[in-house]
Amino acid sequence: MEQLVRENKPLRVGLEAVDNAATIHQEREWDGAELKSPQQLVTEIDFRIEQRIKERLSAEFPTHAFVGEEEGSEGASESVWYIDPIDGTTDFVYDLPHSSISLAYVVDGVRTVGIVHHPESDTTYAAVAGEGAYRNGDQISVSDETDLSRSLFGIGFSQNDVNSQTLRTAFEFLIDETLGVRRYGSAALQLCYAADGTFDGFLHRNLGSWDVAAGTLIVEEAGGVVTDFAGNSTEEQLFEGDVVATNEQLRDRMEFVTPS
Ligand code: 2AM
Ligand code: CA
Repeated sequence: MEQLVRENKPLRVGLEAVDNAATIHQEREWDGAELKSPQQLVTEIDFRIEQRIKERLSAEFPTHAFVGEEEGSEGASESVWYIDPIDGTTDFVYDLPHSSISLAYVVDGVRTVGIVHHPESDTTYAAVAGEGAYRNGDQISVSDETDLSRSLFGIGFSQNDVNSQTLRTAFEFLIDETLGVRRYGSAALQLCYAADGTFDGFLHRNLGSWDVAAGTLIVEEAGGVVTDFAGNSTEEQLFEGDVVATNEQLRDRMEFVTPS
């Protein structure tokens, strides 16, 4: 990966920006969490990380645009950075060691670079379109498990999604057919667990574009497949935030994925 970092400026600067902003996450100096919408927390750390990343990126790429979870869209360009300053804010607030910083570089609507950093374990996942996926610099690949009954899946849902029949059908299928199902707080990090074979797959509905832009590229570059719950895998569709990520063999076993 060293050569890739040398030759790819968005990757290099993106990694530096995330690394620098991660110190804010690690210091954990914040004064209470607020509800930004029902059942959704935000802290000043979310804002400070987003701002720090934007400062670093705009110094190197003054014309680029941003889509950040907390501060919204800024600028107009075909080159856009998607930022989730803390993915898994609830876990962060409750001292559960499962949140991440997610950053993706998207050119003309196509995911080009994806970076997900897990501060609690100092682990960085990164991918460049066409160049593979890496964890702390070492190339990673999705699980080669083909037996559904031996597979472990991650799942996620936001509180406002629990009545979704699509989600319930998928959850029931995984409960019945797999070895087990786990749920952690950061969708981006759980996508990385699907990318490096820790999980055999992961699914979530209704995420934000900033939650999925980096992690889905990391899964695909690790040899996995990502679709929505109707089996679509176009760039536009993935930005809608419905994701089923797994390897090709298990993907064929996901009976709940049906054309709408
Ligand atoms: P967040 O921590 O950045 O808000 C948890 O299953 C995942 O869902 C996290 O990635 C979390 O991102 C996201 N999430 C939580 N509430 C959400 C909401 N109301 N809409 C979309 N995504 C949400
Ligand atoms: Ca967030």
